[in-house]
This record gives sequence, structure tokens and C-alpha cells, in this order.
Amino acid sequence: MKHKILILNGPNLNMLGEREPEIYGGDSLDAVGVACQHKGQTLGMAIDFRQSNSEGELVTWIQSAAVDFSGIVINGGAYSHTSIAILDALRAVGLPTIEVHLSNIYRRESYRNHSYISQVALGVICGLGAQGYLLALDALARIVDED
Ligand code: CA2
Repeated sequence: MKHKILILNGPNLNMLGEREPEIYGGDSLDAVGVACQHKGQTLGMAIDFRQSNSEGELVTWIQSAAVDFSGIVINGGAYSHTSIAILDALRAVGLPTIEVHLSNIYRRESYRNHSYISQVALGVICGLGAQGYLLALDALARIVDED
């Protein structure tokens, strides 16, 4: 059966492409989603690409993912640096997870240098812009095929 991958985007990522292109790139989040759908097709995986500004909604989506997803790609946005709730949900679900950030969070303000999500992520990709999502899908395709 085709593997389904859940791609989650956290707060403010809906504004991608509208402001701060020097930090986050010029692509809209919709364009990133389309690129992920195409990548999913080449890898034979179904992609569900979502964004929410609500921590609770992200937690609920992660909890529900156990039912029919094989892996998660998550850019938790600013919640990456603050949310034990998202960490707990990812840990509870136990799906292979890759963390993505558009910017290099280690070259930025110190409050962005730590991510709770990294504690449960199998891998972290940051600083490569939208390409990070596609690299994460490449990695997950190999990981879920090994299971
Ligand atoms: O680099 C990333 O992908 C981040 O997860 C993006 C978050 C930031 O809080 C993290 O530290 C790193 C912020 C996303 C905000 O996106 C915007 C896009 C355009 C205009 C304003 C915000």
C-alpha cells in the first residue's frame, strides 16, 4: 500500500513569500505544498500538507496521524522552540519524524537555537529553504521502506 506522509507547518508559515524573503525565501506556502506533492508522486508516497496557527490543532493532527500515516515532516515554526505539547504528541505517536526549518535556526537569535521537536526527530534539516521539505521526503521514503 502507498505510504502516506503528513507534512505539518506551524504558526505564521501561511505568510511565507509575503514578507522577509531574505530569511524564509520567496515561495508561498502553497508553492511549497505543490512541490511536496510532486516529490511525493516521484517517490510513490501520498502527501497531506497542512498549516495551522494553533498549537492545539497541530497536537490533534499529530495524535490522529497514528491511524493511517507512515511518517511526519514538521516545521513547527516558533512552537518548535516552546512547545512541550507538540514534543509529547510526537513522542506518543512514535512515527518517524523529520524536522524542517527554512532558515538556519543556529545562525539566528539564541531563542531559536533550541528545538523541542529535535529530541524526537530522526533528522533535522535547516537553512536550505523549501528544498529542506523535499530532502526530508527523500529521507522518509527510505526510512518507511526499511520498516
Ligand atoms: O526557519 C523556519 O522555518 C522557522 O521554523 C520559521 C518560523 C520561526 O519562528 C522559526 O524560528 C524558524 C517563523 C515562520 C514565520 O514565517 C514568516 C514568513 C513570512 C513573513 C513572516 C513570517
